[in-house]
Amino acid sequence: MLDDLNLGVDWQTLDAAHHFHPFTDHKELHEQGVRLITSAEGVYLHDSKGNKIMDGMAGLWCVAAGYGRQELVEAATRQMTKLPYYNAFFKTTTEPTVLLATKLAEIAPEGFEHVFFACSGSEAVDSAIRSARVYWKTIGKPEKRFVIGREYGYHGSTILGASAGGMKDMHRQGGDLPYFAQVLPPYWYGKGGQMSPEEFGLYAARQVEAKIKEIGADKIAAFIGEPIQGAGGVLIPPSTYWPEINRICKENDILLIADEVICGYGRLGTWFGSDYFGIKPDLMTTAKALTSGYLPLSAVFVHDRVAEVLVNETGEYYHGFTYSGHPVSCALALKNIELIESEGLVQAATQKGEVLRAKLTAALGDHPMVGEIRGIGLIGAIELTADKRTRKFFEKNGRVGTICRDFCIENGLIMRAVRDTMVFSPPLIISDAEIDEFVVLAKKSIDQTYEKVKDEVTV
Ligand code: PXG
Repeated sequence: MLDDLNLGVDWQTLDAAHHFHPFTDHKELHEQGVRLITSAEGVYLHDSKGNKIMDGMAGLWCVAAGYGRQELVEAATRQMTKLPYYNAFFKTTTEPTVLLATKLAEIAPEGFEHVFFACSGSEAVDSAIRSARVYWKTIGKPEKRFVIGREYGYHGSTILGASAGGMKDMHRQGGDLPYFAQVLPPYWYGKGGQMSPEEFGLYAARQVEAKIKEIGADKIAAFIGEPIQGAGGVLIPPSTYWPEINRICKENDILLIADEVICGYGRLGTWFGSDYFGIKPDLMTTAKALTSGYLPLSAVFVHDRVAEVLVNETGEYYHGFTYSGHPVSCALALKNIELIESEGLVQAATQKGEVLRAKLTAALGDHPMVGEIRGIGLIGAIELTADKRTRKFFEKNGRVGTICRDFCIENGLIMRAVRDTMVFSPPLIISDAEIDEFVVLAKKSIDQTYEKVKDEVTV
């Protein structure tokens, strides 16, 4: 056992010396010391200092079925013993890969009979965008290459994913590729001004139309959008947004890619975010909750209208990864989908989400620093504001969110801060008692934050 072999290891020093972390200011990390997570069960994490922490984020939005599920461990172990690896190149396949593709086609929205596998959300996004371009090239429109996304959109951290996304710091730091553009996100709370949410939803969608006119529809391959922008701050579009995007993509002959990496597999109380919003995608990218995060796996759903071209006309499609359709990941994913189904976790997300929001609203709705509590299913956000009447943000965006996040961790709750927006997406197995605990800890942390910054809040 790792525990037995490594007692007495100085984890902080070794980590600082050798481990380069994702999305981390290393100088700051080394000053503070890294937190070592050692085990987990249900919705709780344990760290090396003996703290028990409620994981209000389900890892990074992924641990839908909760930690410590022996069924998943056993499914992976069985497959590991029988066939730990083989690839899907050279006219071969493996049993779990076929079964998972079949199962995914069954739960997908109508018209998605084909699934391509990769390892991460970033690879899925890369695959979807390549597929869109190959589709247009195959049908004689190679100049359709541009991809339109949104500001605050997150589509991964490869150079393509970062280029498709609208995280300006990523573009500034690592550069971005040509043929990508971003438009206004449907973030009513932050960008809606005096418009009603419904008016703003249409307005934001029509920014996509304006960008299409500017670039020229004959040069655009696809629009890419998350049904709800997760990493951007759980930005929930007004009801008017997605129907208008459907219309715009259809009228301009542009493929619609729904990036379901966070929304997929039940989080919104539907199998996919596209089901919830009535989005009509041509491609859907998924990952995260597909395996509840236990192993890396992503799946790109290809609609029949695109698949027919790629299957019948493209010839060899020069694309794929060593681990595409990895049998162990697929065996685990199959069991994970079975658990989500048999335990009714998709329906639970709707019901628990309603309870969670009602309790948060009762506890924090009147709080002078809480501008909005929003959510669908078990994904949500709490806007911290300097003036709730005017939806004014604090000076130096992100400072108050960070204070609140640190109080949360001190109090035993993981809740992330995106700018000054507190975001949450607990495991779908969260119980009623755990929801009560979540609300108590969130309120305590927000109250402590308020004590620190209340001079800046207009009441
Ligand atoms: N698309 C979306 C919508 C995502 O949320 C990716 C693609 C990329 O997936 P991979 O597996 O390549 O990371 C994501 C990932 C955060 C956070 O802090 C969000 C993600 C990843 C890491 C951190 O909110 N989303």
